[in-house]
Amino acid sequence: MMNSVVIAVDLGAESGRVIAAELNEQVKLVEMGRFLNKPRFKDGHLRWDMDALWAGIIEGLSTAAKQYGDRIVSIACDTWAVDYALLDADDNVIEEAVCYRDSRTEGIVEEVEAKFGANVIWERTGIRNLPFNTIFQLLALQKSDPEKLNKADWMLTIPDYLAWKLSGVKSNEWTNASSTGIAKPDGSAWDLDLITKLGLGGLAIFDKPLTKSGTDLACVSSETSQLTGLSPSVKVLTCAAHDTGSAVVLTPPGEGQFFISSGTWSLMGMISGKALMSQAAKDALLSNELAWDGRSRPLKNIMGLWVLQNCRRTWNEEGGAAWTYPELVEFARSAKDVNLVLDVDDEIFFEQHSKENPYADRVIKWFADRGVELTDDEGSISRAVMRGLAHAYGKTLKELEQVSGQKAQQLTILGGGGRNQLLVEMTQELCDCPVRMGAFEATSLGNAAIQAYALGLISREAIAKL
Ligand code: ADP
Ligand code: LRH
Repeated sequence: MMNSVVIAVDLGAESGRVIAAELNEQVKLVEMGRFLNKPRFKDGHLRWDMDALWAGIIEGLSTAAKQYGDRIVSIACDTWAVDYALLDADDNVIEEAVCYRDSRTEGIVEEVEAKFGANVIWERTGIRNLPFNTIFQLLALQKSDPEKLNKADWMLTIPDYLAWKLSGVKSNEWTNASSTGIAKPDGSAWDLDLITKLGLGGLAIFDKPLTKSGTDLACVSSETSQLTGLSPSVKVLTCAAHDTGSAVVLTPPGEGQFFISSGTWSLMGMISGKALMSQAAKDALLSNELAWDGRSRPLKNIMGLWVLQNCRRTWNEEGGAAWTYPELVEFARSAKDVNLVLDVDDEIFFEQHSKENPYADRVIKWFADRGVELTDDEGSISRAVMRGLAHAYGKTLKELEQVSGQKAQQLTILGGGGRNQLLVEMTQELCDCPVRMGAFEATSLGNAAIQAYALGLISREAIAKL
């Protein structure tokens, strides 16, 4: 593997990055570009700014091409899950991708549950009814604009869409397909019986196969090569297109190994030979997503650092401050209110920040509604959010232990949230098991590891040691 370079394109809900992975004795990550990801309201919906994201990716790839030239062998894309672009039969994008935090899915879960029972999706897929999951977005679209669905030939989730833009080849990668709520749990195909039952039968978008992680799609298109300066022989592969799926590749193997993929969301779970399908697993709100290698990835979505991101926006955009995350962590260390615990999973913290309903005010109101006065300063608010996260981790770890029958041996923290040392300390305190720090750029590293494995440049054993 000496000297080869693979490129990870990794988009999170807060920021995107293009990262070069130099494959030598060790895998070394070098950042080629980073850009903010800012969805905005357009044509009545909250939408991702796909043109801005694409521009950031092209710039990052161009930097990589200049720096590494012919050493670059491949690229793969991962992003947040559940969102998609629809293409018609002539490859036109039917509408700009809607963000999963848009309100269009309001009430859809309740409708599905009333009509088919609360377990209809869980029983077949092991996926929890999260209102933003693709299935509920598609059902919302069917209600508001069925023509868009009828004329769609492909539904490309966001990383599939980017891979298509880079290579010209369309695919539905299986880890991301598993998060839609309508794929078979082993990733072998869309679950057409379930899809038909839910009222989406006969759509062309589901007569497509699913593609494994680590598949060689094609070389970059001539247009991509021209735009970036990349050699036309650079391959576009699939990694685990679901960012969480790529990040948790770095969970150590063995019994009792749990992870938190800590970024905009906190995904807490484990890699398991079998899906966790008991009533207790359902009650614990687990989702059995698919791991890159076909195993199961039971985990729970916890609201994550999203709440802190949005409080920061309140202070910086509305209040005129310019606090960095390390500053907020320092304020939290010396906060006036030390022991308050926010329920970060309360639904009032799902929708993004707005001028009319700023996040810091939401946090203060959440406590006031419970008769508690929270000091209105950055430190106290940040600390209550972090303690809320750590409490959610402690509770979820117990549930995971109980449902899986495995005692936690170690908890690995993966992703940008690991940079928050105070949160790590609180997690250690509340999880009562050894905490190990994984890579801050775990998603890019996992993305790159899958590429290197697919190309025969790294072994499974070596991945386990990354
Ligand atoms: P995503 O890919 O989901 O957008 P990341 O893995 O990039 O998320 O993690 C971003 C989060 O990590 C930020 O919202 C912030 O809370 C936290 N973070 C990043 N850098 C720091 C830092 N230097 N100190 C403390 N927290 C940080
Ligand atoms: C994290 C993530 C998570 C999904 C959510 C939509 O980025 O992919 O795993 O549940 O975004």
